[in-house]
Amino acid sequence: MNIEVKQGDIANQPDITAIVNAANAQLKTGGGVAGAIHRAAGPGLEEECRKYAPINPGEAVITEAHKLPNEYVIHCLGPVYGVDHPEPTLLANCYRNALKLVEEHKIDSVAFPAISTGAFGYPLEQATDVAVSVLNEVGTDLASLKKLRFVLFSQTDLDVYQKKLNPLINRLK
Ligand code: AR6
Repeated sequence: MNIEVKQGDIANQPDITAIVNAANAQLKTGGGVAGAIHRAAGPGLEEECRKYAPINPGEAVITEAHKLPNEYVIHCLGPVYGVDHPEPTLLANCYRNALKLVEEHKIDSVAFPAISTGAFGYPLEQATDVAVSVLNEVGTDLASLKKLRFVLFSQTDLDVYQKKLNPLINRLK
């Protein structure tokens, strides 16, 4: 499996089969990632999401991607920092459950945003440690997945991810 980090917009990853949404419990459009994804997907996405809502922190559900240039959207509800406890477990569950769906649907490439680190207030460095620990736990057991990309909005966030992921990336080479 190839792990990479990229600066950009999660709603504009045309070479990726499934993109991950930093969703709200109602699986509706919102700000940040959820806003960008729903805007690009069109109203059909919210309509399809209705039957799965509400979801709990740590849960993930999969839908079609509608007008997005991908096949699937995996919607994860991250923990609100300081509110949903224990935050690291709930955030790790997001990554684990998303990767479980990736395997079930035999998805070959997936892109994640930094779940919970925007409106939900999770400090980026700590959230990155959680993402890296899940990859260390399940990384090499993923049969279908060939490419896993983290898409970060800012250069500063990208630098944090790059630094923390480098040991794993080098190990997988
Ligand atoms: N592409 C990639 N990353 C982005 C994008 C984008 N288009 N937009 C923001 N980010 P957030 P959360 C970064 O708030 O913290 C929504 O309103 C952003 O800088 O999207 O899980 C939902 O409706 C941050 O680092 O997700 C929920 O109510 C990270 O993505 C709530 O926010 C996540 O920021 C979810 O909050």
